[in-house]
Amino acid sequence: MIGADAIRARFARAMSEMYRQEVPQYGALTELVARVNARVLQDDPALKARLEAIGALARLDVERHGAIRLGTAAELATMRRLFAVMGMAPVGYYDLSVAGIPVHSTAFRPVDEAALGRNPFRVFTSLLRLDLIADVALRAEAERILAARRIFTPGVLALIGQWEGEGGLGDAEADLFVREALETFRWHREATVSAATYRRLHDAHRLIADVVCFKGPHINHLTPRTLDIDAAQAEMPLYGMRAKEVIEGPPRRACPILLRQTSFAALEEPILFLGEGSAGEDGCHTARFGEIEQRGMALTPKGRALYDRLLRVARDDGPEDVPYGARLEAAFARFPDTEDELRGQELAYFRYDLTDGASLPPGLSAEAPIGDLVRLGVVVATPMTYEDFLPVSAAGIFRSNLGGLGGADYAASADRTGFEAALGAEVLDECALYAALQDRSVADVRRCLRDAAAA
Ligand code: OOG
Ligand code: NI
Repeated sequence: MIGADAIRARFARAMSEMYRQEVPQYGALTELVARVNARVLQDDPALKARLEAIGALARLDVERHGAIRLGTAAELATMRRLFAVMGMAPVGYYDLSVAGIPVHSTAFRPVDEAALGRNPFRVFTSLLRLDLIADVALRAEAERILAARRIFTPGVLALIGQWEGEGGLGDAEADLFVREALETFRWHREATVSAATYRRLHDAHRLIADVVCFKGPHINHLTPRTLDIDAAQAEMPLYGMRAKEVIEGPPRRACPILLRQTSFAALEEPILFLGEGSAGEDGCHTARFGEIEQRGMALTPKGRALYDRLLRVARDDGPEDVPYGARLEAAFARFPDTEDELRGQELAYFRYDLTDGASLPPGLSAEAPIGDLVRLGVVVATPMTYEDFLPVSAAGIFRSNLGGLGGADYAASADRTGFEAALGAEVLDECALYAALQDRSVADVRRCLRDAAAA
């Protein structure tokens, strides 16, 4: 039997190869990021040692996230089963209607530390919300078109069923699974509709056309992880890429938090519409783009609330004549930027480990406050990496690749229950995952200290 982590690693590699073939700029982007990362590690041996110690260096070169947009509840439910084969579970609920984008989303990703360390491949997965289309006839047409398509191959459906029945796949079956699953994410030049239908859906919202008019949910970007997003952003033009103007997320900081992302604009690609007669009609479509990201530490709900508040301040309250970057810096001056403060004020999640060779100083108990144990050097605290996404950033990425909002203005209406009903499962709460990991590391440390004291 081949484990889920190995299947995920094979799939991520195959997906990366396919996307490199489909979108050559993606290949250039991964080269750029590899070069920037090598330089950062060379210039900062302390960072390199730290990443190595927590096992974060090995995963860096293969780390990617992708994104897809699905059209129906049934597609989402089957996608959940497909990702389960690769040890990926739905984590988090993201409502993008607040930003005028008619989708809601989750991220399929590995959840436990060991699996993330082996290969943290994740896919931001959105479901189109036809309920937000006001035009009833258009909605019905979109539903009819979507109901007729089959985005999964019979082969992959059979292998998912086999995995669910037997709890695993053999080596050759795992390879076959990867090949068959990949078909769902492939780009198809042929649209499933006529140019006129495409135009109608496109006019309602560009995103609707992207989801409804094609044979499947083509992967629309694949994102490598950089250690210095400002450097990578600055170098994008040298590679002929037109970078998005602002980097989404928090500003550059001594202690990076959450996630910073930037992208290059979607490509205009030739497509072929169904002809009214026999011949097809040429057209073009923009959907696929490139993105890079830099990941920082995971924030507690308290830290996240502060982040959301300061981001709002930078966006809404800043003086108009000050550039956004400067407003962001100014707003985030109020976000503590040392690990001691972030830990002391419980703004970020940390993992605790016994310091090599450390023992309890006389008079101190294994149950002492964890902060005391860190201060005395008995325990070392390492910030946890944020493994998830940010809705405001995601909206910015969507928007930069949809050429503006297309005039759409939806009433903000999160529908987590509807999303979970479509998914056929609840989404996991990302904060609960980080908190459990943190609590477990504290419990382990205390147990070791108790055992050592009793010995
Ligand atoms: C997804 C955009 C969101 C991210 O990294 O936040 C995203 C999409 O355009 O389908 O990928
Ligand atoms: Ni992305």
